[in-house]
Amino acid sequence: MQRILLITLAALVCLTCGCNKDDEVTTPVNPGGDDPSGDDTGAVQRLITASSTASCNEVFYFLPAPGQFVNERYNAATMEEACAYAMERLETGQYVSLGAFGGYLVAGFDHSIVNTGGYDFAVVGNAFEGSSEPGIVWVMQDENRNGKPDDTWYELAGSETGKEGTIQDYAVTYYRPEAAGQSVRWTDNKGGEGSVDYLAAYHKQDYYYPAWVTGNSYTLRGTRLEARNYDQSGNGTNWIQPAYDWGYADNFSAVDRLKNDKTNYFKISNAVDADLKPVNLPFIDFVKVQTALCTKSGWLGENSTEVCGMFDCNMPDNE
Ligand SMILES: [Ca+2]
Ligand SMILES: [Ca+2]
Ligand SMILES: [Ca+2]
Repeated sequence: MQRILLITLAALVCLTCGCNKDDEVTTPVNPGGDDPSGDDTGAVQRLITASSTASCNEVFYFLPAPGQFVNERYNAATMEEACAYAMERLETGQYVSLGAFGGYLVAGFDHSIVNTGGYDFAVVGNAFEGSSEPGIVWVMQDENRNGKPDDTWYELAGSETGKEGTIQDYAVTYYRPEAAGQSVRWTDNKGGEGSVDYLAAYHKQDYYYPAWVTGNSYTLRGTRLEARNYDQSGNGTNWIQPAYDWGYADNFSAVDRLKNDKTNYFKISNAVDADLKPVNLPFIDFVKVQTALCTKSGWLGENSTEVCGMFDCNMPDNE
């Protein structure tokens, strides 16, 4: 009798789980093997092997917004060349500047990064006190198992998520300058407009508009944080770019710079969907970092996130 009751209870619990499943975004974990469910959907965790490296090993997309470091000391005529440049820079710990709002870089790893519930991976930037240029971090699973980041992006929530002043689905369109040495004009999807200024004294390359963008305009979308930058001097000489609490790359955070250096640490367990509802991702395969501010600081120019590296922080050589 007791046994029958238990079985009935178990069946009930299962049914309840089944009902709730529709409201959740879950992905089956099938380490290294075929999907036992027999269907072809869902990512498969790629395990760490003896030859795995902690650092990202491929840049799939590098599409900066216009900026003073874009096309500077590198020539990329195609996305492929731009990615090769970015990968070489990350391998040697040098900055890749994502330009103004919305500029991004997408990288992958030779294994899936596991969601431990704690800090799972890290992004190296170049922030220091008074110079934070937050980048939103997004994660993706290779749901269709083709090795490419063509699946669903999930934003990692940070301290500003859901706050007034944070805009989801902000979009900025940048327009190709008509001649060398000109600022880059932009408009946004909120009726705003402005420019990424040409800084003739400091960055003298002909164009700040990426050479490998073929169109005469392009639009970048993402989450925008409210700008905090201000001129402390009152005469334009001392621009301060304050830190945000936590959850962003290239940010002088007191919370997630665990080793008090230029590296911010991230938790896959902070992933949210477009409605800001938590998403359970047991592991991820791709990371995107994207400039979160749409602002400029006088002679310092546009606020642009820099990425100098990314790594799985739970592998031995990075402990
Ligand atoms: Ca894919
Ligand atoms: Ca920058
Ligand atoms: Ca920076």
